Amino acid sequence: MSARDHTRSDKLFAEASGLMPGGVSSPVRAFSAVGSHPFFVERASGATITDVDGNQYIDLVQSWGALLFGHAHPEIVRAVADAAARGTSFGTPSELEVEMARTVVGMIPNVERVRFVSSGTEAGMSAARLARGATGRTKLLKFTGCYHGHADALLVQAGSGVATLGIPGTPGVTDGATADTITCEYNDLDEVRSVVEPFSDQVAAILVEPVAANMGLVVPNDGYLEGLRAIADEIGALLVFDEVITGFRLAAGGAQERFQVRADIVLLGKIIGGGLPVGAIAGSAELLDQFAPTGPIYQAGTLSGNPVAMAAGLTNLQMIQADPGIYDRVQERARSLVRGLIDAADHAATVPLYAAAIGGLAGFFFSEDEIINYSQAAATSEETYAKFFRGMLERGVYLPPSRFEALFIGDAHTEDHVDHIVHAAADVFATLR
Ligand code: KE4
Repeated sequence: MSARDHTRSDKLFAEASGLMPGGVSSPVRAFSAVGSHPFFVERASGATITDVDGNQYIDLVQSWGALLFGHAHPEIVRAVADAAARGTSFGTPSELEVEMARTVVGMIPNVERVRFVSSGTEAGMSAARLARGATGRTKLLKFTGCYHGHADALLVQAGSGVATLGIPGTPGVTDGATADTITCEYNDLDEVRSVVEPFSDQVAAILVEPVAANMGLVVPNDGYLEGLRAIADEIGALLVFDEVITGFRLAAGGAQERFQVRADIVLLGKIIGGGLPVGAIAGSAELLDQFAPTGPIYQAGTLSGNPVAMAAGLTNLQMIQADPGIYDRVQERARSLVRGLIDAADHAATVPLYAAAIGGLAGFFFSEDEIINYSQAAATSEETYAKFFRGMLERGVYLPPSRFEALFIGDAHTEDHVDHIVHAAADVFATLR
């Protein structure tokens, strides 16, 4: 196979590295964990991205899960253009915002209010403040390998880029900022009970990714989320579902609908913005009305509820509402991909492979066994993943550039795409002797 030409990407990366830290706007994009340099994308459509050297890839990252209907969907592009022509930002309330809020409150179970922000990080940061302010308590419990954005208090044993780059504890995050953050292994209710026992009356919130997707894809054990709900109720803490990834991806109502477990606060991002910057915190009126201006807990943002972003997000959510069958389709596609990868790995018999799929999420580890927490995920080979990543990229398949991420399957991915990916994987598995 002839190596792909990356001349323009390499030139751009060299210039970018002299202008932006690591040449990127977000660390995980630097490909540092997969022993390569990033390509620079020129355009994208549906399941495919095209780099500045004309190389095309089937995109299994889909802007880190923001695109359920694929790149440059015509309805979203049109909505964005129409909104932008009426003004790109007002800094005032708009009717679009009200329509978007009505839609989110209508789709997400157990919520009456929503506050829009511009990223998942802002959602996580604001939710931590709300939980502490509303309960008068200080402790936050999160799970090793889960990632809730890069707010100081939540950057403790985080997943995604923090785990990818092996950053133990981020310099600049003071001991004071994390003194009240407690961590436990995911999928271990006994550890939660024993860890919170000494200060059960001080825990403001238990924050969890209902399906963990920042340590690779790790699905909750049966009863795990119900157990967290029960513990939160027992100790008087709020249960926060970080659904920045799972929201609108597992079901129209997200993980609460999928698992029938109620959260007190739901964080949203990615799909909610249809590829534009939108995050959100949703919950009861009693809780959310404690945000300024109705309550004392300050939270703000210049571009929160931005009309162009609202137009993209609203169109995306309306497309979901008009097409309830999408979740069966994307889950079947994800499962088909996982079955194909497992069969290809079994046939090659060179590396062990564990893989899973739920909703529009898929994931795999080079492991004989099921992976149920971060310690197990971190024990898998970074080098094997890097070799697999590079081999797949050369065969036109763009996987997440880290084993601590998930594959994002959307409506633009077809069975033909799955066939191509599985055939490429079979080729690469054979090289991993
Ligand atoms: P953002 O601030 O990146 O919009 O969202 C933070 C966040 C919060 N919660 C969850 C569950 C998330 O997955 C994320 C961000 N996801 C990563 C990828 N796993 C973003 C990619 C990046 O950092 O560039």
